[in-house]
Amino acid sequence: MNRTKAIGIALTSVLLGGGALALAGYSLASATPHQTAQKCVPNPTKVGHCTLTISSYPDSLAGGHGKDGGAHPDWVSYLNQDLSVPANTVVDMVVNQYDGGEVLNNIFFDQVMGTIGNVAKYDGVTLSKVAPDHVGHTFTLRGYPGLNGQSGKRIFLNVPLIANEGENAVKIGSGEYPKPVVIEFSFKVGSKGVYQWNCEYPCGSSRVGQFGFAMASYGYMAGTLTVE
Ligand SMILES: [Cu+2]
Repeated sequence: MNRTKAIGIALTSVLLGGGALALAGYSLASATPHQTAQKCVPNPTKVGHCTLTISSYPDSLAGGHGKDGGAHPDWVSYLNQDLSVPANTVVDMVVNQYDGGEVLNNIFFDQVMGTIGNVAKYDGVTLSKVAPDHVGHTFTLRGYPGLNGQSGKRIFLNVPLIANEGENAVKIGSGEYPKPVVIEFSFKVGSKGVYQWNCEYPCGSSRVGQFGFAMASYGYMAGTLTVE
């Protein structure tokens, strides 16, 4: 091998290696939260409570992912990927559920778990469990906190979102949706910690068991909840 060829091969290897690293870095960066955190709003009339409102959609057209739904307009989406709540508060959460749905893979997730009273209100009706063949998404929050020396408590929370079967009635962003099913529940958080949330209804399209794409992406069917 002559010297020029050897240098050529060495340079190509370095460039290829750098490219692979850059690609890996990009995949990691796009897999972690990058939106501005949505903060829980302190409730002026209820000391120690804050309110967090999120929504689940059948696509990404409602906003939050860029113009006309961004890179994946047809992906189901919560839109919000990074939620932030103050330490030692009761989080009163409201989920506006605009999407339809069908059967859970795992009926464990048809139960309301980890909320105050282990119940949630569905359009005003209090339930501890929903029909497992009538679920649109779930809001499932869990984790061992303790990142970077923080010391929150363990959290496990699961709230199934009932499938919305209404006709389209409202326009949000460039999407059209039925009136939402409104789901309300409360849970307590302790001191600082970072938790993960995701959806456990197989809504991701393609890949094995419908758990790919939107299901595996922050900002669509997964995100974090930071207690700070
Ligand atoms: Cu989902």
